[in-house]
Amino acid sequence: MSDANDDDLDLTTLDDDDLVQQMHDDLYDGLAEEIDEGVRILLGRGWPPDKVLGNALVDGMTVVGIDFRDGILFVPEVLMAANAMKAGMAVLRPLLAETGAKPVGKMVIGTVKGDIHDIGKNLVGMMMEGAGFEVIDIGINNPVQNYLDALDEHKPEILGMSALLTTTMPYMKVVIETLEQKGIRDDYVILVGGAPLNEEFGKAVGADAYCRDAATAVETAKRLVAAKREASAHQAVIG
Ligand code: B1M
Repeated sequence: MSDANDDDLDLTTLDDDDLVQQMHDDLYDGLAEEIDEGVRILLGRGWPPDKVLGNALVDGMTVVGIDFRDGILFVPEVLMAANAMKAGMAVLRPLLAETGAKPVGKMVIGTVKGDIHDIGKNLVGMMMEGAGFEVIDIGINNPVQNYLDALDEHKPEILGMSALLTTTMPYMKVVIETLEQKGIRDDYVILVGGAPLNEEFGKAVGADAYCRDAATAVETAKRLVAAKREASAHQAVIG
């Protein structure tokens, strides 16, 4: 996507639209330093962090996803794009987290066994932190025992699971069934997400909700945690 002249390009000379377009190209080309710089320039121009995330990074990554699907990009290139996206997210993370007030709840989140995709999960974690949740991220490729250990150690209200592959998403059911067998399923609000999932799948595996994106995850988490707290308070009064 880039040409040789891009090496000399001074990102600060571009207006907002051209800079965002250039950042899409730089993401595509896996240029982490340029993405870091572009993010800082947009922030310096007064862009709110969530707008930088959405317009410059997520939209750029969507193009990468389409070309990966269509066989135009291959795994090494997508890894470099993912790495560049992470460089941008590293700048935004503390800023997104800052917008939250006091902790409104706690979430353990991880990508399921066999799956190493973590960009979406990281975004969800960042947005949840931004909304005031404490987030414990247990990373990628998690067998059921990792979830159990993290739930036991951190005692969150919410368990979040991510899967990006049709071959790994059924593992969410394994985790939920294990919680059921141990009699602790109802101790948690369980949210699931990832590109190949849908509402129906969320219901089929026994989750409380499927979240199509990070913003939905935040809204759903707030709503379901509030409902759960209300139900517990009501139970305490009557019982
Ligand atoms: Co992979 N990959 N990949 N990949 N990869 C997909 C998922 C794929 C759809 C590409 C394609 O063919 N079109 C395809 C899956 C096909 C299928 O299963 N039907 C695929 C494949 C096949 C593979 C490999 C098998 C390729 C290979 O090796 N031949 C391999 C598998 C490795 C493994 O996991 N075992 C593989 C590897 C990789 C990379 C390592 C190169 C890299 C991952 C790098 C990383 O994550 N650190 C990668 C990437 C980057 C992608 C695409 C291009 C982009 C995914 C992404 O980051 N999207 C992806 C194509 C695509 O999805 N368009 C693809 C951006 C992200 C912001 O969106 O993750 O959907 P997403 O997250 C969203 C929502 O889904 C939701 O909120 C997020 C933010 O809005 N959400 C949640 C996600 N998790 C949530 C959890 C929640 C709530 C909401 O909990 C509460």
